[in-house]
Amino acid sequence: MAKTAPDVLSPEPLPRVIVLATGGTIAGRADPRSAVGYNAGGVTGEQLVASVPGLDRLAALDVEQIANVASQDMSEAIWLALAARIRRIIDWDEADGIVITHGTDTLEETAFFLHLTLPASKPVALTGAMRPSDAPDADGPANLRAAVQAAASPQSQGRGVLVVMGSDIYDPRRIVKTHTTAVQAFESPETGPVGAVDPATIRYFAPAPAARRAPLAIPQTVPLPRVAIVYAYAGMDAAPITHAVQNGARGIVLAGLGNGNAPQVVLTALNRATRQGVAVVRATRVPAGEVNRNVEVDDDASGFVAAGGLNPQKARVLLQLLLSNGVTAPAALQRAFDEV
Ligand code: DAS
Repeated sequence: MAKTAPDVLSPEPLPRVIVLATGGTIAGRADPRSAVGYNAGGVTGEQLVASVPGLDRLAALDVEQIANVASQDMSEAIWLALAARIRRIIDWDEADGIVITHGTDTLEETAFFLHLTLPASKPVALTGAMRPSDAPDADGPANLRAAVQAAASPQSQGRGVLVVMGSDIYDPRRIVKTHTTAVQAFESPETGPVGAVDPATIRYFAPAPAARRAPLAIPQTVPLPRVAIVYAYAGMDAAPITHAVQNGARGIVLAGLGNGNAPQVVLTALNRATRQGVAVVRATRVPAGEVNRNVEVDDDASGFVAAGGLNPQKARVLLQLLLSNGVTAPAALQRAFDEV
């Protein structure tokens, strides 16, 4: 049977992808302050998309500028704007996938916030870069292309929020920035990436996770409940706990030693804080492994929550959202941490 000419009159429509730009090094521009100086957030999302040859052959693209900040200046207000805009894109079926360009410093927190507040129906691929847009070794264009490829792929449907860096696809619950300057700056300790972006295909290493519980409601106003992170160290006293409570913290996340441990004087202060109505979550400063309940600390007696596999910065995001959704009892908080 002779091959018929491709149906040029009605070619398959391209997948629709909306790119939401927020700034970061991917949008960075060199600064003369030093040979390596640069300012994040100097290039628009439109300029980023235009700088990647062939992107318009992967998807029908629209670009929206949500912010243009270095992500060390990422804010709760921008989180709410992103979540609300993506929720509308999903509810109104405005696109098949979404890409967010973002700084790398807080990328894992934004990705996790969106993972918690959005349904998983459409892929939301976050990406960034470790070199500014005008660097000779700029990694942004390749990362942006990979993110569009992932967001446009039918295989990504139902996988919700993803992080795409290099040719790796990560789960937002597990990804963490592990290097200050290397181009390969992200890892998921113990679990590794969940998929890969090849030049012409997307591969996932396991089926999409089972449908999660309903997303947490997107808070309508900022600031979100104040949750402090207290970093533990040898010989510390209870002052950081006392100061957090005095500053109005409604939650405290301990970036603890080992399995979420801390000196007894600190545990006593945390106990006192729970009795004052402050939610306490034990996480760890250790980069891999889980924090378990009732090992060296009597969580049941203290009303503490064990963070499981969440690092301190992600445990803080989850606790903020739970508190803003009215979840305050230790048992209910623990269930939510166990289900994430
Ligand atoms: N300062 C970093 C940020 O904006 C730069 C980067 O994106 O790596 O997160």
